[in-house]
Formats: sequence, C-alpha cells, structure tokens
Amino acid sequence: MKVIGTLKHERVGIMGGSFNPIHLGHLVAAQEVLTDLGLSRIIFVPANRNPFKDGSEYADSFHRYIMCVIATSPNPDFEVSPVEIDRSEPSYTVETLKYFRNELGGETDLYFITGADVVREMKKWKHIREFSPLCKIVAVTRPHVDNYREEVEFFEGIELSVTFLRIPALSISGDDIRQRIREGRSIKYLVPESIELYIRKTGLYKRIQDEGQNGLTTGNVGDVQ
Ligand code: DND
Repeated sequence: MKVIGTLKHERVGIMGGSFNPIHLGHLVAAQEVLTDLGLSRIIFVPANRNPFKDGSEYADSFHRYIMCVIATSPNPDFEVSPVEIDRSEPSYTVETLKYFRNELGGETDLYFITGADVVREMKKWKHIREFSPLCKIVAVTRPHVDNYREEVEFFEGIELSVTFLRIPALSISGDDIRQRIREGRSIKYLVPESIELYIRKTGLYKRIQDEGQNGLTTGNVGDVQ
C-alpha cells in the first residue's frame, strides 16, 4: 500500500484573558503564535473573572466578550468562546481546558497561550499538575520579564511542556489603557479603532466624577446605545 500523506492532528490555540479591554498586545501575541507554531486557529476565551484579580476594575463580562468579538472578527483564524463568561465565577483554566478537550476530541493538540508575566504565577493555579495531558503552554515574551529559570524547573518537574516564544515587544497593558481613559488621554493605536469607538460609545472605564465617586463605569448589559 502506498502512503500518500500523514494525517496531522489539528493544533488549536486557547488564549485566555480578562481582556479588560482587548488590545493590540493580545492580538499580536495570538497572531505570532498562530504563525510560528502552525496552528489552525486561536480561540479567545474572555474570563468571567481572573481568580487572582479582585474584579473591581472589570468591565461587565458582556462588554469584554463583545469587544473580543469585534476585535477578532477581521481575522478568519480567530474565534471567541463564551464558555467562561457563561460559567459562574471565578474562571479556572483547568475547567476550560477540560471543556475544550471534550469538545474538540482527544486528537486535537491544544496550546494554551499566555504572556511570560503570567507564567510566573502559574504554579499557584488551580490543579496546575493536571494540565500536562490537557495542553501545552506557549509563553510569549513581554518587556521586562526575562528570567524564567525557576519557572522552567517547576514545569519540567510536572512534565508540562512550555515553549517561550519571542514576539515583537509591545508594552501595552489593560491597566495602562484604563488609566489613560480615566485621565482623558488617547488610546489610539493601542487598541483597534473599532474598540476605541466602542469604549467611547459605551463610556467604559471612565471615572464617575459628576457624583464625586472614585469608582469606574464598568458598564452593564444593555448599556450600548
Ligand atoms: P489575565 O487577567 O492576566 O488576562 O488572565 C490570564 C488568564 O489566566 C485568564 O484566562 C485567567 O482566567 C487565567 N488564570 C489566572 C489566574 C488563575 C487561574 C487562571 C487558575 O486557573 O487558577 P489579560 O487580559 O491581562 O492578558 C491576557 C493574556 O495576554 C495574558 O497571558 C497576558 O500575559 C497576555 N498579554 C500580553 N502578551 C504580549 N504582549 C502584551 C500583552 N498584554 C497581555 N502587551
């Protein structure tokens, strides 16, 4: 019998995040991983709430989900899943990985994409020792995070595959974007134009000054006008 080709397993990237809001750093990271590792698609999974964040600055999950859909829609290789925002909070990645393993089947290779800053805290994640059969980790480099020796030793110890991928450094963060909005500074070229317009239209992340509060407008479902 003549072998005419080998069946390759589909390789799918899972990009988990608060996406508060989604920005060009996230999109560049996902695209670099897609290209460099030859993945067929990336699924963005906005968290209902990162278990390690207090959530006080979170925009409503509805808005964060919609922003992910808007920002990724021009790219045919990007998708968004509501699996975590549909679940009760907080969002544990191990549950999400089990969900996708079940949905996509055991033959699919899953790559969980993260920034190198997050790798630092992953040993404290829920059931991190169960990740090994579920996925491989791809950690993209971020400015000012470059010593991974301790982390690599930890991952080797639990036989979890972690690949560090150098990407063009984009010093963009959700914290900085929210602060700029509070201060009335521009977020142009840090987020896609469609996201800039969405944030302006919904008034997300603006400080409520009129009522003398220090809070933020986090937006509720139905606030889009
Ligand atoms: P973040 O709140 O850091 O997301 O959450 C990352 C993921 O970790 C979420 O899926 C959480 O549910 C999960 N998590 C956290 C803690 C505990 C557990 C799970 C658990 O299961 O116990 P951000 O929106 O801030 O960022 C999303 C990703 O994008 C991160 O990996 C971040 O490092 C990366 N990133 C960049 N990468 C390259 N260049 C930039 C970036 N900005 C953010 N400029």
